Amino acid sequence: MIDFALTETQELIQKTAHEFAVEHLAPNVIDRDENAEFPYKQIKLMGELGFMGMMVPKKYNGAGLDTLTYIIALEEIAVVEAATSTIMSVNNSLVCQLLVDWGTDTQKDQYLKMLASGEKLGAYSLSEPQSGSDASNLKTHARRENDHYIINGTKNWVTNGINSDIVILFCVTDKDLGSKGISAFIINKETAGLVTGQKEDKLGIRASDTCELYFENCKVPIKNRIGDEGIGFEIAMKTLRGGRIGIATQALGIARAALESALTYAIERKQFGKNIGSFGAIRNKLADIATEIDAARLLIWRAAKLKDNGESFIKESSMAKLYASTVAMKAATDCVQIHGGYGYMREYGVERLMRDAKITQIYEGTSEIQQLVIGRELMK
Ligand code: COS
Repeated sequence: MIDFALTETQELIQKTAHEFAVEHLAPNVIDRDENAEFPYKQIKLMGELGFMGMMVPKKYNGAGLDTLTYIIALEEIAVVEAATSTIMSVNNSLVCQLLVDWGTDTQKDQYLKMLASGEKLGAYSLSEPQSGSDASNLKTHARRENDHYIINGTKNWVTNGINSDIVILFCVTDKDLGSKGISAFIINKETAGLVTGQKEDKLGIRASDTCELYFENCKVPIKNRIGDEGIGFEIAMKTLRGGRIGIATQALGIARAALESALTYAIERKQFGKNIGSFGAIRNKLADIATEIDAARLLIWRAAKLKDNGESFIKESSMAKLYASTVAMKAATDCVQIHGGYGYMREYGVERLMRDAKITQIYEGTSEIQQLVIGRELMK
């Protein structure tokens, strides 16, 4: 099913993403993490390189590439700075892909073009204080009045919530219909009545911003609704399937960073007169991490390939995310362990991997939700 050889285009994109990450992300990654500083300049450059709308057709200012090529680039970004890969993943997998799949031509002309070119940044807003894993239990409500909706409610954990220009919002249009009473909207961040909350102080991926959004009688034209009333939950779920391939790739990048760092240290560090990598206790850990990284990549590439072929990939994207995020957490924890006392110190930058890895087991569906999705698919 998968040709393991990369095409010339994929090799070039991989190299470009790697060089960009080394030159523009690596130098200040520890400072950005410490100060929770958004990578403005870098995201702008990524837009110019075509990295913010990789799967968007060229006529809408995207790179017109497939999912596999996109995740090859995303992995290179994630190895160096997971927080930046979050921003890239949300814009590509959740926002742009959603508009490609569900937007009207007018919506694509008006919003997708700017998002794909990197001129504007997007956010995806589903979760609410009482609605995380139970994603259809929304309270934020859109009431129709003539040619517009009036939206009220609170959304939380919105990645890119502060720095985005456009938000894809999911809210209730008919509370009696449950998951069939949810609709999706394109919201301009400057709309009156939309108030952006404080930046959350997070454990990891600190350079990406996360916040609450408050909708207070926010007036949104009907033409900003995506698809028909009531299909919002289907749009949210179908889009998250693709998003999970992106988060799995982010986890893969973190695991690779952990292996690269642990390997370098295991070769350099001497104890009892030998480099520590020559001891079985350390070498076996490295062998396990390397094996698990390759296995995670195979699961991710399978999901991406199925998506590109237009086949079902619900189970496979959940498997990829479940496994890759577990691998990332384990690899990062082992990397700190291999570095010993130095690993616990901020200046070595490996404790960041542990903090960054954790979120990959939580957002875009917790590991427990991935198990639920996989289990349900198996039972079908
Ligand atoms: N793809 C397409 N449509 C889906 C879907 C999927 N993966 N999962 C559900 N749906 C649709 C179906 O159309 C279903 O309608 P039918 O009754 O006609 O089958 C409808 O949604 C309701 O589905 P379901 O009854 O399965 O909903 P649940 O409330 O049981 O929730 C889970 C399903 C738990 C899988 C879902 O809520 C989920 O993914 N939660 C995690 C949310 C998440 O990832 N949040 C992160 C936000 S971004 S940080």
